[in-house]
Amino acid sequence: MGVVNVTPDSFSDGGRWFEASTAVKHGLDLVAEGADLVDVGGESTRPGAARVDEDEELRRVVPVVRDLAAEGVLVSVDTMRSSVAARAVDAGAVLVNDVSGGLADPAMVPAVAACGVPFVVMHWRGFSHDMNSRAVYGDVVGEVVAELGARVEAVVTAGIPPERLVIDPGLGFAKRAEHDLALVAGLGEVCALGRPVLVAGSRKRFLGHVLTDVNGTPPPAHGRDAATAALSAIAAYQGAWAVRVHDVRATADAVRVARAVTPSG
Ligand code: PMM
Repeated sequence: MGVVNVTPDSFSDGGRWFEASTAVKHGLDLVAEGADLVDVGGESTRPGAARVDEDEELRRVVPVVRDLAAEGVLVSVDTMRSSVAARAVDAGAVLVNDVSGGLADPAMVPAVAACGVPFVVMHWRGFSHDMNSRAVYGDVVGEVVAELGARVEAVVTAGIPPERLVIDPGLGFAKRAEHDLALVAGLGEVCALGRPVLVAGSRKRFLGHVLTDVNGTPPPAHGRDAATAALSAIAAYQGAWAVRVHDVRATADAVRVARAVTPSG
């Protein structure tokens, strides 16, 4: 899954694809580099980010989804708003990726149930503006698995069939670097929930933390793509269904290597 952030302020690529035509071109480039899906989002969720208003999110997302879908690209829409999800599906999106797992907007789960598309349920403890204060765990893998499992049950009860759900441990969301790394190591336990697993660690802070130089300075976000490819291989090897990344080429190769060495059965 390649990322197209149609935002002025995403932490790793903010502003680069803010014009619709540039965003569409970027999505097509990601497909040419090996992406099977392109995730289009119009709201930054970086730690501390304020929310974008609904009209602006629609203005950013819908034309890009429409133009990419018209080119035959499989598009997912990254949104916490039911209105944006519904309009994006009308414009051709085939999957709704909600980092709040339907918690931010009570109309989201019924809207996705009505649209009939798959839904990504991510582990989420609250909006970005203060999520770092919620990064408190005793056993991070156990707690994330339990909270995700409960969320899946709630979403199924609210009308989306289990076979249409994808789950995501939510790397970087209400998590510190050590939590993210423990979740990557424990990905098998997330996979054991029995739904396809999406892993989205591309360029995130925990990779910067791993790569700090002798002065303790992390590389900038765009200097974390080799680390992202390594993460993609680890996730694929452990059974992830998809990895969401900004730099597709390196990850596509990494995933192919992981597949080639994954024991069959
Ligand atoms: N992270 C970001 C945005 N969307 N979607 C899912 N399912 N999982 C994530 O972890 C996730 C996401 C934030 O990253 P970005 O600013 O690099 O897009």
